[in-house]
Amino acid sequence: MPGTNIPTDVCCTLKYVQTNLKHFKEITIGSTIQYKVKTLPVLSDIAMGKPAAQSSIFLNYSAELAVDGNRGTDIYQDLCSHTDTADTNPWWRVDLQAVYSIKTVRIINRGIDKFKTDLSDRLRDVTVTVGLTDIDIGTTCGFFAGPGTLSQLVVIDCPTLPFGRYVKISMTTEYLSLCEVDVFGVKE
Ligand SMILES: [Ca+2]
Repeated sequence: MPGTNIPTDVCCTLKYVQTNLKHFKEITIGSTIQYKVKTLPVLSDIAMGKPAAQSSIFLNYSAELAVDGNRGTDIYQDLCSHTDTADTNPWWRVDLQAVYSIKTVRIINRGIDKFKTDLSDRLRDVTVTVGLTDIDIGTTCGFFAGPGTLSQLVVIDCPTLPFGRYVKISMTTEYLSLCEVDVFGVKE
C-alpha cells in the first residue's frame, strides 16, 4: 500500500511482501527464497523547474522563483517568491508531477538585500504538508518555528515519509518569501 512503512532489512510475512512487491527484491539461496528490502535512492532537486503556485503575489515575485535553480538570496537581484503584503494566511506549493515519498524539504531564506535590509526573521511558523491532489495537501511533513536568519538553509525533515505529488509550505503570519525550495524524495 502506498506510504506503508517498509522494514529496514530482511522480513516479513509473504502477504506483506506481496502487497509491497516493488519495495523488495527476491534472492534465491539454495532452495530458499528470501525477500530483502530494496534500497531505493533518495532523489534530490525533484522540485526544480516544476510548476509552482502561491496564495497571492507581490509585484512580480512569483511562485516559480523558488524552484528556478537560482539559489541567490538578494530578493532584488536574484528574485525570490513573495506573497502579497495583504495576505495574512499565505501558502506556496509545487507540483512534483509524479508521486514520491517525501523525505526532506529545504528552504533557502532571503538574505541581505541591496538596500542592506534584513527581513530574514519573517520566515517563522512554517508548516510543510504533502498531498496527492492540489486541493488536498494535508499530510504533515514537518514544522519550522523560526525565526529564520540571513540566507539560512532551513532543513525540514519528514519523519513519516508522507506520500504525495504536491508539497505545500504554509504560514499563519504574513509575507511568505522563499528564495529556493529543494525537495528530496523516493519515487513511488
Ligand atoms: Ca530561486
